[in-house]
Formats: sequence, structure tokens, C-alpha cells
Amino acid sequence: MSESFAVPGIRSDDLSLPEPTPEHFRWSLLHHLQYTVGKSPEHASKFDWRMALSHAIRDRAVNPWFASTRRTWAEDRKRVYYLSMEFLIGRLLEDLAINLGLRDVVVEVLDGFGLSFADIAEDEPDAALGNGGLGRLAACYLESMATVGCPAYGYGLRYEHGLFEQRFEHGRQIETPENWLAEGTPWDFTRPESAYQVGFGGEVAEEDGHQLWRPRSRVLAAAHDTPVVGYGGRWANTLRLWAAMPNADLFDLARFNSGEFAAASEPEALARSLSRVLYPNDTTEGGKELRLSQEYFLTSASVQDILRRYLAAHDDLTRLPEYVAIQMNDTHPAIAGPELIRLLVDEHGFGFDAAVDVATRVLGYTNHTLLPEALERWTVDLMRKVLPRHLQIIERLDTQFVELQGSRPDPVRLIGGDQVNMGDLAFATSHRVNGVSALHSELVRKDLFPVHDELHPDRIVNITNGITPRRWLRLANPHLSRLITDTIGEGWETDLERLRGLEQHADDPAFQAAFGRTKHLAKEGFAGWLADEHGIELPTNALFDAQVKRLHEYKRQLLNILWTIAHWQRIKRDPGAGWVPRVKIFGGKAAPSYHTAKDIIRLINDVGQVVNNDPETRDLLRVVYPPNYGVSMAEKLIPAADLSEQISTAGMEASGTGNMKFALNGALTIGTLDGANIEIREQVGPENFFLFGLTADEVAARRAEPDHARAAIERSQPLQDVLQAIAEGTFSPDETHRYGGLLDLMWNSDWFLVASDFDAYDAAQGEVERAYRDPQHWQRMAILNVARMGYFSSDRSIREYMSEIWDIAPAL
Ligand code: TH1
Repeated sequence: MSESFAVPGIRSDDLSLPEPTPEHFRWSLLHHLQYTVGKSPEHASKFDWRMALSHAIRDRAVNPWFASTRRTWAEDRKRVYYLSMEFLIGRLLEDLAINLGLRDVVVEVLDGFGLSFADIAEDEPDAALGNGGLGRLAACYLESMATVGCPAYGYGLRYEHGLFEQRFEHGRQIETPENWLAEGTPWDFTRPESAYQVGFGGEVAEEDGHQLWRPRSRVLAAAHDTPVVGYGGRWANTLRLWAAMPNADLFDLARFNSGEFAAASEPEALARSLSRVLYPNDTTEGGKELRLSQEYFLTSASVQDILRRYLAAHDDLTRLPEYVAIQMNDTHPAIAGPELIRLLVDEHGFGFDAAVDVATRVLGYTNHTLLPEALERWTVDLMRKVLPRHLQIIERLDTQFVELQGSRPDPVRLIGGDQVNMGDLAFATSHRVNGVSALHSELVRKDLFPVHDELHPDRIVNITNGITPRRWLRLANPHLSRLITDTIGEGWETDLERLRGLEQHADDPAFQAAFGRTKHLAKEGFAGWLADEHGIELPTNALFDAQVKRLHEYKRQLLNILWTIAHWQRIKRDPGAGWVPRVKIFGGKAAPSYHTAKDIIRLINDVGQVVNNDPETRDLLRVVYPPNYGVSMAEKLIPAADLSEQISTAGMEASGTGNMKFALNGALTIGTLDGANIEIREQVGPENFFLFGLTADEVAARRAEPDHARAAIERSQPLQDVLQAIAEGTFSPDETHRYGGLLDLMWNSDWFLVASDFDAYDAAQGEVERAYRDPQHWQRMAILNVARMGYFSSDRSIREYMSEIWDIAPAL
């Protein structure tokens, strides 16, 4: 902490900026170009303009930010702290311009210089500090908390390298390091004075009845703050990202001076590695010690910061739950329970049970997956090595938890065998545990935590995920947004249920045509981007059929590409049958160590090679897979899609949020009864949704049948023909057996039931074809999808968190 030099009497209100008129904004932009960036307009590059523009916009975020912070202090409000290892923010320039109401002014001023806002905005790298849905959800929730006026902090890590960049070489995924900070980021305010020591390793000693942890090493966590401004600029919160900084004593100057440069810097490099890279794992287990250390680093710095802020205004820590809610985004920050208990007991004189009581009332845990490989478990040995004091606390919690279960013969353990179960630990130290869709929460109750649920029947709640309509409709789809505003007026951006007003226009041919034009414009936008960026030309009259998400067997990109092959074979057999032209669009990354997922990527690209170069089918079928899918690509693609593929094996996708983004933008869904698909279908109406496939219960039953894979293949001639073509090397003429592994999986295990669902999927795709041939009918269904998606605004989700978990009233 740096010494205070506070000067009383000067209020920042006195420094408020004048109205953001074009004149003032023009001045501000040129001012930042000259005095912040240090360039003259005659010599400025696109980057220089982007930086100047970002600073001019950032200036406008500061006053709402101060005002919100001041009000929270003045009214002594409860705050929520959202702890997440991932925040998939994407770009911020246009998001802030829209939320601050500056977009039109910015465009006008840039126009005056002959500059394009879109071009400059495109120059910003994505902040890709997340893998997929879990990280993007955290970003949507931050934006919604600011929009509805929930005092909040997002706490995360400031990874130097976000999610790896993906390229394809001969169809294969190649990963290269991402470098979003290379040119610096204009958004964050560095707070070197807000730094905390985070300890690792060492031993625990007993001193007059007290446990004393003496860590072996300490790393400094330094705060970087980004203001998060809600829509309309009425409230702003903080995203606080921690960067790991070596303590000064780690640098061995004597050694350096004696010429051992690398050795002298090694301990420093090790410390910095805590915030060096994002783990590229989505639902498969990551590297061990560094990952656990990263999780503790985030958690400890955040919990210390939370207590410091609380104690600046209060002295009684027993009342912490009245002022503080900490939400754990999955189990990644689940060490927060033991950490808070440790601080209360070891540093604030609490008894163990009193500390547990306070911690539990402060903490909430969101579960995002049932996949066993994604439920974190750390070995007791690793825990002892990295966090010996926390292990003691977990052992004591485990003993108490076993006692709570009375005479149950096979009690659930927080420490089972030689492993610490982070899910059970998170449950035991939280007052609420939530799933992320109705089905998922039910399965969390029945399959994952049945014993916990019996002991604490009020603890599990459901809060179905949501998405922010500002980014996913207003920003991403300006043409549709304008049509919506022209039709139902303003206000839907913060009250998404108002989209219902579109229902009455669903049968109006003029509105259908206007709606169709917005879709066409979005398709041209995406096609233009694809041509510029990747040299791929697309027919914009085709049905755009998209599956974009992380590559995972349970998400079944394999089902999609196998069907694509079947479709191609059928077109070739009967080219004149009046097929609807289709573009199959894939996007997404595979974890670098996930070989099956990488084989599927390669197969998709190989099929693309053959199909796209087949003169007989070229006009009717294309397969495109633009590399490096991320938030910014999603913003271009989703508005352009006609069909959204949400085809996971039922019971396996906790929620999905891409499904919501597509439907909100008027794509129809082809999907299984999984995750939030179920609720989307209920909302938009079953007649406006292409449903297929086994239910979660049927999946469980089918898996128990011996040889279900082979039996399903033998029942389906189209599937046999597809597998035959792959086996013959149709898509890998230079290496016939390239897909032997995938074929073996299909015939002999098929855990994800691709074969069992193939014919049902094929039939649903037939329905899609028929529906698309009648444009008015299709348009009507698409309009009704948009009109009925209001429920999936993340504002609704956040209001539910506020009332059902955090007990916080909105400040607005
Ligand atoms: C995802 C879920 O797979 C998805 O269904 C859900 O919509 C999303 O979270 C938001 O709730 C998950 N992402 C991860 C990432 C890691 C570990 C577990 C999950 S679950 C690293």
C-alpha cells in the first residue's frame, strides 16, 4: 500500500467533462492523439487513431464510474464479487461507445476526418481471457450487473497470453501464442498501490494453540482495473484483473553482476508465470501445480482485497454476509472457502465454526458442468505442497461433513482417498449452489450432489444463463436492431421482453420482407469479411447453417459433418432434386491435447476440400471452417445464420449460450432436448424449433445396451454409406486410413451416441429443407424466435442472482 496523499476539498464532480458534442469529442480525440499517443494527424496510423479514440471514450467512462463507486460507499451497499478464472471480453471500443451513448457522435467525428469507425474498431485485438461459454458468461454478467445497477467487482487474472490462436495447416489445427497485450491496452488503470502478497508452500507451525502458516515463497498480485459501463451510462462497475509480479528480492543482483543473467532472473520468471497463460482446457483437466497455483493466486488476492475494502468501513467481521457476496464461477476459485476461513481464524481471531458460518453465508457456487473430467480434484500431496494450511482446514471441514451425515454407511467426502473434491468442497462452503439451466440444475440435484441436497434441501437453485442484448443484438446486428426500434420503439435493449411486440408483425408480408433484408445484409457482411480475411467466396442466397463452439465430442460436430457427407452423397445421386443450397459453417478450437477433437477438425477440413471442389455439388453445398473462432467472429457470423446447430448428446451441455445468441438473431435451432435448448423451445414454441434425438433418460438407457453403436449403424443405410466413404479414403486420398481412429470410435464405443441419433438428425434436417423452401413460413418462424427470446437476457439472470443468491437490491 502506498502512503496516502489525499487532498480533501476537491471533488471530482468539479472536473466533469462538458457535454459530448461533436465539437468537444473532436477536440478530445485530437487532444489524445497528440498528447497521449504522441502523434500528429498527418502521421497517425490506424493504431494511433484507435488508441486516441479509446482514450477519448474511456474518459467518458470515468465519471459514471466514480459516481457509482461513491454512491456504493456513501450508502454502504452490499457488493457482489464475481470470481472467475475466465473473462471472455472480446473488444471493448464499440461496446463502450454504445453503452455511453457515444456511437453516433464518434461516427460523425471520424467521418469528418474521412475515417471509418468500423475499420478502427476492427483493429482492436480481442481480450480472449477465456475458453468458451463459461468465460463469455462472466463477461455478459459483468455488463448486465452494470446495466441493472448491481454494485459489483469482477475478479480475474490478467493473462499475458489469452486463448491460443488457431490456424490450419493441411486441415490440421496449429496453435500459436496469443499476444493481446503486445501493443498495450488502453482500457485498464494500473493500480500498483493495490497489491497483495500471495503465499505458496512452506509449513504450518503451531504456536500457543494457533496455527501459523509460513509460506516458502510469496508472489505479489498487482491490480489492473477496467471500468465496466452499463447501458445508458447510469452505473459502472470494475473488472479487477491481477497480474503476478515478482517481489524485488527475487532478483539476484549479485548473480546477475557475476554474469549469470538467466539464472539470476529465473525465480522472477517463475513468479510471473502465474499470470502468463490461460489454460486452454475447456472441460478437460489441465496441468496440475501451476493451475492450482493460479487458482489460489486469483482467490487469495481477491479475498484479501474484499476484506480490506470491508474493513475500511466496518469493524465487525461477523457482519460480513450483510455487505459481501462472493460468487465462485465453477470450482476454479473454490479455494475461496478455506482461504476466507483461514484469514478469519488465523488473522482475525475467529473460532473455526464461526468462521465457517460467515464464509458459507458469503459464498455462492455456480456449477457449469456434470462432465466427470471437468470436476476438479487435486491430490492431497499437491495440496499439502502448495497450500498446507488450507489442507488442514479442508480436513477439518471434511470431518465435520462426515459427522453431519450421521450413520450413512458410505459418506460423501470432501477428501476421498487421496483426492480433494473441489465440487463437494464448494458445495459445503456455500449457502447457494446453482445450475445454469432447468435440466442441468435438476441433474445437479439428482446425479451430482444427491447427498448434499438431502442435507441442505434449500441450497440448490436454478438460474438459467443469459446473454447481453447490447453486445449480441444491438452491437452485432445493427440492421435488425434498427428494424426492431423502428417497429416497437426504443427500450428493448434494457427490457428485452418488449421484443414480444414483434409477434403481431410476424404474418405481415412487408415486415417479413424487411426482416429478410436484414438477414441478407448480415449474410453479405459475413461473406464480405470471409472474402477479405480468408479469400473464401460464399453464395449469399444459400441457407447458412452454423455450428460454432469449442470442439468436444459431446457437442457432436462429428454428427454434423457425417450428415454433411450423407447430404453430399444424396445430392450427387440426384442433383436435380431441388435441393436448398447450403453453406455449412464450422468454427471453434480444440484443446491442444485433445486428439479426437483435433481429428474431427481435420475431417471437417478434409470434407470441405472435396465437397467445395466438386463441380457437381458446388452450387448446392459448401463447407467452410474459418480458423480462430472467437467473440469477434461470433459477432459477425451469428446475425448471418439461418440455422443454429445445438446438437449435443442430451444431458451433457449444461446450458449453452450460443444457442441463445443465434435464436435472438433470428436463426432457427436444430437441437436436442439438452441444456437451455429445452427452455428456448418452450419459449419460442415447439413449432418454431427443429427437435430431434434421444432424451437424457434415453441416453442413459441406450448407453447400457451392449453394442449400441454397431446396432445403430447397421440400422442406418445412409450412415453406413458415410462411414464407408471415409474408410475408403474419399476425403483423405493421400492417406486412406487417416480416420481409422474415428471410425473405430464410431463402431465400437460411441459414448456420445452419434450413430443412435443419426437418423433422427437426418429427418430433422429434412424438415429444415422443407421449411426453408417456403420463405414466408421460414421468415415467420424466425421472427417469432426473435420476439420470444426476451427471457434469455442476462439482465433477467442477474436479477435472479441478486434476489435468490446475493440478497442485493439494485441501485437503479
Ligand atoms: C460451459 C458449459 O459447457 C456450457 O454448457 C455453459 O453454457 C457455460 O459453461 C456457461 O454456463 C463450461 N465451460 C467450462 C470451462 C471449464 C470447466 C468447466 C466448464 S463448463 C474450464
